[in-house]
Amino acid sequence: MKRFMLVGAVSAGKTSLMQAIYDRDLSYHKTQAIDFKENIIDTPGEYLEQRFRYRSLGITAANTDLVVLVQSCTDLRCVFAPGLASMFAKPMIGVVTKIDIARSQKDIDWAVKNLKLAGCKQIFLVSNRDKTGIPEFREFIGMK
Ligand SMILES: Nc1nc2c(ncn2[C@@H]2O[C@H](COP(=O)(O)OP(=O)(O)OP(=O)(O)O)[C@@H](O)[C@H]2O)c(=O)[nH]1
Ligand SMILES: [Mg+2]
Repeated sequence: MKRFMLVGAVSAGKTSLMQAIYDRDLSYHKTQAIDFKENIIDTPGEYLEQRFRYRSLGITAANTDLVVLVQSCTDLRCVFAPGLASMFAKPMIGVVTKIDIARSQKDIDWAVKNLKLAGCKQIFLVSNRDKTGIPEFREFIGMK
């Protein structure tokens, strides 16, 4: 299984994505600090939203195979700075979350475009709630 770090805005669905791939029921708790669980590193959204914390993300990424940018299709803010890919110096893929509650296809398309602009080559569309797209993501990361 690939070792990866989840990065995205507050409430993007990073912790929920981790719960979904482990086939657990969603249970909300705010991520307060960088959290290492087996091969997955979950990060608090503030580490992306507050630019002075970028260094911590960059250092943590050094220990991963992959950086997974997480973007909710219900949050139309641009939180990924151009050049993020060069800071991580790791392959980057994207995950669009909350497609079960997307207001329109346009919002999903916007989220995909945002992730591509940030440097993601491959993008998965998922619902952590009804598990749409989760089997494909699990297969990609090599999870049995
Ligand atoms: N409907 C729906 N809700 C989701 C989905 N993913 C996450 N949520 C909800 O969105 C809220 C925030 O999810 P989290 O996974 O805690 O978000 P996070 O990115 O870990 O946020 P921080 O830890 O604050 O950085 C929770 O109430 C989740 O239940 C999804 O795919 N669909
Ligand atoms: Mg979290």
